[in-house]
Amino acid sequence: MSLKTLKDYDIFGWRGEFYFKVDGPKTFKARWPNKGTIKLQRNQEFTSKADMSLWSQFKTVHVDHPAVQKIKVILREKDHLKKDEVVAEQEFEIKLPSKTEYVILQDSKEQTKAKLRIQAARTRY
Ligand SMILES: [Ca+2]
Repeated sequence: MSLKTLKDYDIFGWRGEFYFKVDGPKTFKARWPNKGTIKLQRNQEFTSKADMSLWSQFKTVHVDHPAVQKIKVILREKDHLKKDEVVAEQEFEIKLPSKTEYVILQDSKEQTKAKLRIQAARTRY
C-alpha cells in the first residue's frame, strides 16, 4: 500500500492525518494503523513495508466454485475540531483465487490516492 496527497488537509500544521477502515464480511471493521495516523503533508507519500496488511483473511474455496470476496476500504482523515472526514471509499470484489493486482482508491478530485495491492493467491499448508 502507498498513500499520497496533493492537498493540505489542516489549516494548522499543514498535515493530513490518515487512517484506513476496512469492512470485511458481516460487520467487522478493521482499522489501519490500529492506533495513530499516517501524517502527510502536501506532495508527501507513504509506502508501507511488505509485512503491513490492511486486511487478511483465509477462506475455503472449492476448486470447481471460485468465490468472490467483497472488501470495502475507507480512507479517512482525522480532525480534532469536527468529525473525521471520509476521503475515499470503495468496495472491491476480489476473485478467489487470483493473481496479485493493484487497485487505486482515491477522492473525487483525485488529490489523495492510495494504491493497494491485492493478493488472493491459493494457500497450501
Ligand atoms: Ca486533520
